[in-house]
Amino acid sequence: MEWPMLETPTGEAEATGQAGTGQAGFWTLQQAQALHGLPFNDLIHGAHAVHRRHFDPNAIQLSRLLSIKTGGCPEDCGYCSQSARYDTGVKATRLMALEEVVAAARRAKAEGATRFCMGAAWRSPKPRDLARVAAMVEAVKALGLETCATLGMLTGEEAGALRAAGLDYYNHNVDTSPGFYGEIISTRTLEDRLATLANAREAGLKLCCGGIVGLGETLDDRLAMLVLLANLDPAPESVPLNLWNEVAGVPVAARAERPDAIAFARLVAVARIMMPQSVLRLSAGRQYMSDEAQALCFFAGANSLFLGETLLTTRNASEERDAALFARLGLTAMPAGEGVDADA
Ligand code: SAM
Ligand code: DTB
Ligand code: SF4
Repeated sequence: MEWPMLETPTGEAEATGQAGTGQAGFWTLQQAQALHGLPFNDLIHGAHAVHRRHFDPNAIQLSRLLSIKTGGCPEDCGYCSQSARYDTGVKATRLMALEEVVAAARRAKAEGATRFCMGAAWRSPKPRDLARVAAMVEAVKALGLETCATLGMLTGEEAGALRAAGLDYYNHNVDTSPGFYGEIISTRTLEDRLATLANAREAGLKLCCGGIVGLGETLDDRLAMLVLLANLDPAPESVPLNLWNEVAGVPVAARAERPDAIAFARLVAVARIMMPQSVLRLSAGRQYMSDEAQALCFFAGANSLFLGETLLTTRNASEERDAALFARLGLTAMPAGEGVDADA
């Protein structure tokens, strides 16, 4: 059998090494299924070949998260510890003070992060809060860090104000497939999310947009989510692939099922082939993965992660473990600003 069986949607032989236009194309679920169904070695080899053409295969982008406003969220996302609708034990806080955020960003920089992501448990920011977050963005940017925020839905004006303050990335996930979405969230639609993503793009922000696996969705849902992401035009610069981080008391807890390491590496590989120029982040759920499982995902094309023992409210892999893993694999930190195709 020849690798690859598929051409990219633009008709370019991206995966064969002959081309790599980087243009977003139109991927179909059938194409994603065909890629996913390849023998494991063919799939991983193909994905790694694509990866090497666009990125330094040994460099990993390092981000640090901070929950600047935790819990008490009015939305009903069925996986989330921060929704006020579920009894998860997470205490709601007010928006953090500027100085505390800057101190955390300084620590993140000292620990090796190049991007600092500020997350707030909001449906969307109120004008007063937006002004305060804009000041945080400005101060974090002044430390020489890339900036990212995830604050819920944004209008075009709000996105523009954040961009003007120095925001580089906006994180807003599609979360799951169009078909499964309604089983997980009812208080905002997928169309709402796409509108926010369009507003962020329009304002000149880079997109960090991905989703979660392990919510009880099918394999086709996982692939349909990747198709949705790959068909954003252009594809998001950063794509977080979250494994659902267990939270007691939320609706998803009753049906969640994490993919095993091989199944997850296959998804990473499909994502790498369909989004050759996007930085793929092993996001939530890394603490469940062995070193070997993470190594396989890096080989399949994952090249970004969150450092630090907590994400927003849940646990992450420990910094000691990550340092040891980097040493074992000879991985280095991706320099800031290199998150886009090195060949472009
Ligand atoms: N409230 C804002 C929003 O949802 O737009 C921003 C913060 S929200 C926590 C950011 C993303 O984190 C969600 O869209 C979801 O994809 C991810 N997330 C939340 N809880 C998670 C969990 N328990 N496991 C994995 N990912 C999770
Ligand atoms: C994303 O896709 N993953 C990060 C970031 N965007 C904000 C969040 C993961 C959150 C995990 C749940 C928690 O810690 O509360
Ligand atoms: Fe609120 Fe975001 Fe959690 Fe949904 S994912 S409940 S919007 S904090």
